[in-house]
Amino acid sequence: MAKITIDAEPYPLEFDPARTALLMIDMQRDFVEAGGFGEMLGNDVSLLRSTIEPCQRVLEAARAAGISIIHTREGHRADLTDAPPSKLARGKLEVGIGAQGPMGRVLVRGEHGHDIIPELYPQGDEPVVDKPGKGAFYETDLHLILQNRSIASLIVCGVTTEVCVHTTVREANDRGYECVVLSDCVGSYFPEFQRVALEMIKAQGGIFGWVSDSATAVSALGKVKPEAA
Ligand code: C5J
Repeated sequence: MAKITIDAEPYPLEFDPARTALLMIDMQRDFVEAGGFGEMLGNDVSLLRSTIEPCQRVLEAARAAGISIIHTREGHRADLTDAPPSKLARGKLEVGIGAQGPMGRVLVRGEHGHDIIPELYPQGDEPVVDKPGKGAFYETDLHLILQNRSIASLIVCGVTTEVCVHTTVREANDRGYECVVLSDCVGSYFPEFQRVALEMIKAQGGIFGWVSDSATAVSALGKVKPEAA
C-alpha cells in the first residue's frame, strides 16, 4: 500500500492510509456547547468551538479518503457505578457529574449533553467508543477495534488538549501507535495549556508523537485513493 507523507513537527510522518484512523475525541455538547459541563465549570467554550470547523474539514477529508474514523465520548452509566467516587467528588461541585444540568444529567450516557455535537456527528458504521476516564484506551475496546483493523497510525482531533487528548495520545504511544495531533483541531479552555501541551507532544524528537494542522492533514488525505484505503 502506497504511503502518504504528512508534513508535521518534529519531522514529516509517513502513514499507510489503510492502517490509519482518525480519532475524534469527546466532541460532546457537555464540553463544547453553552450550558454544558465545561461552561458550568466557568470555562469559555468559544476556545473549544474554534476547533469545530477545522475538525469538520478533516472529518470530511477522512470520509472521502475512506480511512477508519472512530469517535469517543467521556461519560458514565446512569447509575454512576463506573465512575470512581474520587471523580464524582472532585471539585466539590454544585452541579457535578450525574447531576441535572441544562442539557440533562452531566456526562451521563444517553443524555443530550453527553452526545456528540451535530456538526461532527458520527455517520454510518463509524464506531463510537464510550469511555469512563480521560484516556480512550482505559476500560474500553478501542485497542481491540484498532488491532482488528490493523491500525498503526492515528490522526488525533478533539478536546481538551491537555486532558483527554493528551492522556489518549500517551496511552496510544505506549501501545505502539504513531499519533499526529492537529493543532487547530484540538482545543483547551486555557490558551497556555494548549500551547504547552502541543509543545510537549513533539519535544525530544516527538516523545509522544507529531503535531500538524488541519490544512496539512486535508491535503495529505486528498492524495489517498479511496479504493486503496
Ligand atoms: C475533561 C476531556 N476535560 N474530554 N475531559 O474533563 O478532556
